Amino acid sequence: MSQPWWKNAIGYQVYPRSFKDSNGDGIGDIQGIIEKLPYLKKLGIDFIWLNPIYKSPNVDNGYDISDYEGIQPEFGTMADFEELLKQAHVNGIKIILDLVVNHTSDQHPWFIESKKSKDNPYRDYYMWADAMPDKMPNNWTSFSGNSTWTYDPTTQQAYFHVFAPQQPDLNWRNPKMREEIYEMIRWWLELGIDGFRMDAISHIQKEPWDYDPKDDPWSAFMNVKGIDDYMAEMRDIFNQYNIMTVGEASGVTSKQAPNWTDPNKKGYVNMIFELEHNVRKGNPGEERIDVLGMKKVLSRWQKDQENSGWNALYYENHDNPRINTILGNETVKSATAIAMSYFFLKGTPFIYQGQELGMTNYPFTSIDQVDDDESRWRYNQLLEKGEKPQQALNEITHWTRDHSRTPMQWDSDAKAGFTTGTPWMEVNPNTSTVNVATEESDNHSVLKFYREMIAIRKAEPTFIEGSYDLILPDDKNVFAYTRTNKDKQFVIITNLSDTAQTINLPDELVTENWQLRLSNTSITKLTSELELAPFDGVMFERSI
Ligand code: TEU
Ligand code: CA
Repeated sequence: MSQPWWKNAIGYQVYPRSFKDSNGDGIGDIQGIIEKLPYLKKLGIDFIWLNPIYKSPNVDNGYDISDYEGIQPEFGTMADFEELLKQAHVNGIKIILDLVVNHTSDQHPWFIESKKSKDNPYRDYYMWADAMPDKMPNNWTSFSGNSTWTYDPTTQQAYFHVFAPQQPDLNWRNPKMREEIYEMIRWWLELGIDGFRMDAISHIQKEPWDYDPKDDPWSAFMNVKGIDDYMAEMRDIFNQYNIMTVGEASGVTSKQAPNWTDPNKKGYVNMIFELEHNVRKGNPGEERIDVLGMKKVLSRWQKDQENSGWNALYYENHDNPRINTILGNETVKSATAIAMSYFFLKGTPFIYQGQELGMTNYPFTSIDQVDDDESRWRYNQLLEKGEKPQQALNEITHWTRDHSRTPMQWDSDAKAGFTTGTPWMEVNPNTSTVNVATEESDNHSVLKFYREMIAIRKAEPTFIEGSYDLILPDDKNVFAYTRTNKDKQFVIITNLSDTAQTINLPDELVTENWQLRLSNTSITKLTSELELAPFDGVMFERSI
């Protein structure tokens, strides 16, 4: 049976604001992306996931949409977008857009109407309940830690939001509202886009207002009963097109996932982003990824969707710090070992812009360099608690999502070749060495390694079809696994630590016929006892 196109595809996430500025205003834009399509084509990726490009007051960098069918003027025009779509397709690259339908901006015309009066036709597009300035309809807390409710004096009711107050949640119980959203979805699909990444989609249904979240503050809006009806309605639209969909679906467990992603079951979407594998250890301000914890989560998702459903694979995105800092030691060696550790799992791999260069966290020295609202809010909270500014800064910047939002590093210039103007966010000073131009001329660069990984993945059906098995399951530093097809087997071994490790391979893997396929180190032979230097990564293959 032939596989759907997205099973053998590599995704690349573009954060438009920080990718490439074409007109010198310091803000990345659509023309900038068009300019860099040849770079992406050469990298070998198959589709781009674009973070929101819609009209937005920008309280949450585009995740607060005021016009679903309009382009943010800073990014360009609809004509620019259509040109991007066309040029991308000419280059064999598909485009998937962010679909943000859990909430809109409070500046969306629907919400402006909704706020006006209790009997406004748009009132029930959102969720309102009786309240008093100091008494909210219930005690639920939002993802930012504040109440999920904001009081509005005009009608003496409060409206509901799981994110910022400027991001009121849509009322999915209202069929009229849903129909308008579906119309918008069809509009984009008719325009010829290739799919959607569905933002915060597991939150669209809420428990009744008298539900008590007890110890789990977010359980009131995480994959709540009734969501299936809405997902099924969207699926029926998606199924009319040859597109791919990936749901950001925290709260959907690995056991429930096949139901969401297997077309023979409910099959709402093609794959989901789980948010569980970012297992952290360490004190606030010093957290690292816990390799053992991460391995266990990833392996569970691999196994639970092995024969039913499909995984989306990622380490970085626009909400997380750079993996080469929080798991690696900011070297070429660590960036490449880390890359190998997830790239050959079963699923569709996503690369976040700059990850393919080994980009690192930004060395924040002042709160003025921090853009993210949530981080600034937490900073002030820490100061109120009596922490010293430097300590508070460390705590909030160590894991802030701002690290991933500094400009893409195209060359060694102080502005990284990102802009000729003043970049909206500071450029990481290590652009002097970590950048596309430099890595292009270095055969041992992270960039070259990613290109090689992509080529290998695409040449080997085993990475689509083969089973996954974790080896050395209890090793705290080494992430190693096999991928096995009917006639071929691969073993991937990565030391995700900055100390040397000695491992003993399981007997069934100790054979003579292994061939080295990919490596960032000097190891050439697979022996039963293997010495791994810090951040060594190797992949061997054999016929079986
Ligand atoms: O993030 C949403 C997100 O991470 C939550 O849905 C998550 O489920 C929750 O924090 C529990 O872990 C998306 C975007 O990626 C992010 O950039 C936006 O700020 C957010 O939605 C709001 O649209
Ligand atoms: Ca610009």
